[in-house]
Amino acid sequence: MTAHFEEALKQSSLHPKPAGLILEYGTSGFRTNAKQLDHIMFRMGLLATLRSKKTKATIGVMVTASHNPEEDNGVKLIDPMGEMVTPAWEGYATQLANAEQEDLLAAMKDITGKEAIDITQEASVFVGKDTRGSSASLSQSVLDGVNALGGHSKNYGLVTTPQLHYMVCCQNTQGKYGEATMDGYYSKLCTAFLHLTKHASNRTDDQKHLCVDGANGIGALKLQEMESHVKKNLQISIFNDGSKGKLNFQCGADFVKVQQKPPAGIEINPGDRCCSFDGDADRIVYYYTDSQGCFHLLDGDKIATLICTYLKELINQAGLDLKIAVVQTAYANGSSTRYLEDTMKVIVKCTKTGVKHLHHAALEFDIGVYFEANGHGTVLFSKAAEEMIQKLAEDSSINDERKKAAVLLQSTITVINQTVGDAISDMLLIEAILAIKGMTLQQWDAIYSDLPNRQLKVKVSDRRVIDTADAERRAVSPAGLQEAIDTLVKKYRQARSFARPSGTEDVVRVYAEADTQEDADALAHEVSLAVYRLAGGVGDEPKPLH
Ligand code: NG1
Ligand code: ZN
Repeated sequence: MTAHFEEALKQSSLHPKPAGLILEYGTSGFRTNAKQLDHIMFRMGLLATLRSKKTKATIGVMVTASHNPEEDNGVKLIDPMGEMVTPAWEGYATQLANAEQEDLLAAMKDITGKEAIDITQEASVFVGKDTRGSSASLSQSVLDGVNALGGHSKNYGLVTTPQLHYMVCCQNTQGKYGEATMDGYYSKLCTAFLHLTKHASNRTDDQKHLCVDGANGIGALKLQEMESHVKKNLQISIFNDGSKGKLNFQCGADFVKVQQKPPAGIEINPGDRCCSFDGDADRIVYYYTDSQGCFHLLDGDKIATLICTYLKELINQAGLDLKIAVVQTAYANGSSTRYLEDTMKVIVKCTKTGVKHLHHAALEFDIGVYFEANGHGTVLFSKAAEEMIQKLAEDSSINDERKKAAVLLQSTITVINQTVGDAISDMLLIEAILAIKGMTLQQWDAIYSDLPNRQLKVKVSDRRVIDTADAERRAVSPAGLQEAIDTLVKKYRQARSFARPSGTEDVVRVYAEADTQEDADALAHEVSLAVYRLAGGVGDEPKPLH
């Protein structure tokens, strides 16, 4: 076995680990300042190769730090069906990343032994990267790692995160999910989009135009590539295309969602339809300004509601008996949960933050719509549901209404990237739904009214002192924190608040909602103070927002 590892060890010294540096595979892989990541990349190349040998399938490695600032970078592993890597291997990733050079052989042997990996097995790894300055050399380090262990690699170069997930899934399903090429991706999604919008006869020209904030990232480049495929039915104006602005700086989906305001670099006229991608194009949020110049955000919760409404109508029209559910996190606006449960009568599940949790929960249903409030999400159809829809669409004995619904459902499945949240695919789906329903952003927005809310960050010396339960909605430790939050929440109407340690930043996140913005802001501030005092805050005490 050692012979196979010799080359890896030799090459590893060309990607030295800063002694003592400890990093953890977090909510979405490793993520930190790009300068600290070279050894991590090489070792993730090694680990992906081992994972490929274990699963006898192609594994993906994506180099990106999503919505983080330009100077950061990160890496995550993609499992054979295009899903996030399985939790046990997140542990191996941390183990391998933190081994000092002299312990690396032992770490590789340990993983190989525990997983009973046949080291002579062939391996295949797909690699992709975002547009950060550091991504080129870091993705080369991943490729070096794969080569060092004798794996085959395919370098996709610049791709969005969801595009790489898609490629991995296509490859491992022998093309059943689609063709593992960029052309294959565009052609699958765009053909479905054109088919869906063909049925939208009452759409005005105005509704065919969309402004997209590309966050100065990879999404902007990929939209440019795709534009000509959908031009007939959707004209896209791309802003923040990376030609001058800085990645994610005052723009992108995370900025718009957290700041609740339009991004820089885009001029919005009242009524314009706009959306923002994040830095690796796996998140999307929509927005518009009204005639008073007031900004309106349509976030992941609104997107989930729109998609769920549309799918439920189609399922009814098709006469299918399929169970549909929406999966959310604690950050979902309380109004959305109430609307989905009380008015739409759909099942709503709440999971911990992080798409792998939502994805997993959504798999339990015939149709699982999952979205984080920040705009990361997709729809999963069970194999049985897909087969039922397919059969119905091919059934010549049913009436026209059922047939049309079944055919629309089929194209809807095709336009969706079921491997992971995908801003491009979500955008095409949302555009198609709005077109089919002849709906404006204002009408979509009016489905329910968001409760005013606020998200804040608190710096503490060790955020792990906060332990949570009940899908992160309650703090189990430190002692007294939950009681303090409960007391504060009681002061306000329709209020809710929670605090949890971030999985991607060294902060505690505080969320609050209430029936007015002033109250949501006040509650968020008061809970931040409680966190600061009870969980070891550092620096200045949080200041009130007003
Ligand atoms: P953390 O930092 O754990 O809150 C953030 C997002 C997640 C998810 C991950 C991965 C919020 C409140 N949190 O996680 O939803 O998207 O980043 O990118 O938006
Ligand atoms: Zn992202």
